[in-house]
Amino acid sequence: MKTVEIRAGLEGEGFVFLREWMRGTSTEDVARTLGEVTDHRLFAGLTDSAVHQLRPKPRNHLAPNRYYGHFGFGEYPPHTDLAHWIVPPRYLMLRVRSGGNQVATHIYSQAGSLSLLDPLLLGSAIFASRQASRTIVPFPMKVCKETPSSIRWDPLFIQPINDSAKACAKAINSAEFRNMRLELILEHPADTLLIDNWRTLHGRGNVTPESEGRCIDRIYLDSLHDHAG
Ligand SMILES: O=C(O)CCC(=O)C(=O)O
Ligand SMILES: [Fe+2]
Repeated sequence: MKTVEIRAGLEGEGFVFLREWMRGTSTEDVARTLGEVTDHRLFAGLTDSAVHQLRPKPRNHLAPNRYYGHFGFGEYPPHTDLAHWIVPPRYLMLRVRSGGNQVATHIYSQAGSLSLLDPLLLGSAIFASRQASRTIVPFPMKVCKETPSSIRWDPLFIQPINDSAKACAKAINSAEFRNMRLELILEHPADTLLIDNWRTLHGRGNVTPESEGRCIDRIYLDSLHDHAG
């Protein structure tokens, strides 16, 4: 698939799923053919590489601020990656190293679950980081004024500050919202899922004991190249 077609998919549905795509090319090289990779130094010592390997891990109270620490092998709820950043990375790419047919990746798209959110509430919803700090730094739920229907959400790292934000949180936590999600299976090596981190939310289903060897590469992109590659 060409970069222009990928861009069209991301601008439309907010995600593109490419099965066994560019096999034999590293995740970082695949990402660099598509766009500008987010500078890994922004992860402040958490990682020294642009590619993170996601492996299921048991719940761990010593890592309450990490998704695996909090949710373990259980379901990861809908979220924006790095929702507490002033500007979260625009895109993320998930690419299979070792897959399986048991674990679903969830997409909450504009046409699906997110259509349940009232645009007026979304436009006035204010959140703040949950990190213990004396100064509250509020930010809008809309990531970017110029990007229609951009949204950030995360149940662990940010907290609703006003009534609009609380109403949005309630809608996102509803069964109806969950029931409208899409379930994709990252099954085979090089299966690649590109996600617009500003216009969709994503999550992950339960990890079964047979799937504990699952390993997914993740890399963030700030923008897509303009040229039609
Ligand atoms: O493993 C997946 O399919 C997605 C994981 C995820 O969303 C995360 O670790 O932030
Ligand atoms: Fe995520």
